[in-house]
Amino acid sequence: MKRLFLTGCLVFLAIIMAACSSSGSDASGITVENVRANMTLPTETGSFWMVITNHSDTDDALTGAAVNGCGVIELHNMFMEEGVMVMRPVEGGQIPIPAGETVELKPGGLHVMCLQKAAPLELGTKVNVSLTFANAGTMEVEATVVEPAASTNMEMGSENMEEGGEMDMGGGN
Ligand SMILES: [Cu+2]
Repeated sequence: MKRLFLTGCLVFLAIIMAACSSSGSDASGITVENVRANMTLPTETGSFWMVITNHSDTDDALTGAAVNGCGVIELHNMFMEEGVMVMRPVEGGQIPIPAGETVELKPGGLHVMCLQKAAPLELGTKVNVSLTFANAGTMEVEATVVEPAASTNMEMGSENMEEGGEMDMGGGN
C-alpha cells in the first residue's frame, strides 16, 4: 500500500512539475522544456538554449523566434574549424525537429542567437520567447536567465575569434 501511495505521489508530482515548469506544449505534439537565456553579459549578443521534442509523427522544424530586447534573432550552430570554435546560421535557416525525436539546443551547439541585445539581463529573470515552427506554428515559452557558458561568450566569425584569443572551452559544452 505504502509503495502504491508513494508511486501515486510521484506521478502527481511529475504532473505538477510538468505543468509548472517553463515548458510549452500544444496539440501539435511539440514540447519545449528547460528554456534558458544566456543574456547576462554586457555584450550585444545573447543566446537561448532549450530542449525540443516532437511527439507527433510529422517532421517539424524550428524556423524562428522573437524576444523583446533582441533586435535580430538567428538560429545558429557551432562548429570546430581549423582549431577554433565558430558559429554560423543553420543551413536553410531552420533547425529540423524530426518526428519522434528530441533536439537539444545547448552551449557549444545549436542555439537561438540574440543579436542587437538591448541590455544585459539579471540572473533568474524570466524572459518570454516566442518560437515559430514550420508545422506547429507559434509557441510561447518562458526562459530563465542563467549563467553564461564560456563557449557561448564569443563574437561572430573566425576573425574575431583570433583577436579575442581567450577562448576557454573548458567551461561549457
Ligand atoms: Cu550564435
